[in-house]
Amino acid sequence: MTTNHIRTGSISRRDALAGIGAVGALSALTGAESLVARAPSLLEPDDLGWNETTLEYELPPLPYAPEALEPHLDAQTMTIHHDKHHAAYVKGLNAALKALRDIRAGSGDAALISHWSRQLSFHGSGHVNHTLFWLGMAPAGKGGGGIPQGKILAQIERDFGSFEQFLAHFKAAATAVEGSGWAWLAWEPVARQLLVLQMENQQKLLITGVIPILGIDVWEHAYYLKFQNRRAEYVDAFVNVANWPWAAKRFEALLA
Ligand code: MN3
Repeated sequence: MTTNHIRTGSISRRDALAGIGAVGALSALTGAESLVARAPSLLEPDDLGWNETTLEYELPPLPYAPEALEPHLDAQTMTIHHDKHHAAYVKGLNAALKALRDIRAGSGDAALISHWSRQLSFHGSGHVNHTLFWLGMAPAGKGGGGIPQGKILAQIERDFGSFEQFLAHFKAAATAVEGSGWAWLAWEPVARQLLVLQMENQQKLLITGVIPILGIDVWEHAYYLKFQNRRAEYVDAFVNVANWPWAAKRFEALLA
């Protein structure tokens, strides 16, 4: 990871990496470039701040200014969410990776392998989720909001009946997540259908192999400063900045 977080990867590289979402991204946790290539991701190493020299992740900057999503999402929440909360997942992920390396090397406490495995899943998923979350939003009217176009719209209409029916399902699922979690529009690549999934914490309730496309963080830290307990209003605000052009590109790469 460099000081600049610039998504200038060539189209061919992005295409080559296209395929798996969070599951594939987590395969990069081994640090083996060959595994990254075999389990491709729509995220590039720089998107996750992967530093193959230090074998650590570094927090990438927000892909836009913290106030870019106002008035729908406020700058203070965006700043704290990214600089404090997302940063903590990156730190926890690196700590888990180091602890597991130490256990393999014989210098760590092997009795804690379940603890560190849970930490790896929680913080690793937290890092991937937040990375997808920032990229999945854009300023309203400049990519954010509106209705998706193209193949993703056709698939949504096939799998949910209409965009309106999808949106009602997605918003209800997001609003109803029990405690802290996420809601995702996700791709099930075997039956080749879109699903709406709830996720508890950072990783629970996923289906193995299913690829998250576009999701909303419904942890209270994502909305409490501006919306307090009114999660449904926050979900509405998210819809106004949902980056459908990005989601459409992500979906089309999955079909390739
Ligand atoms: Mn969060």
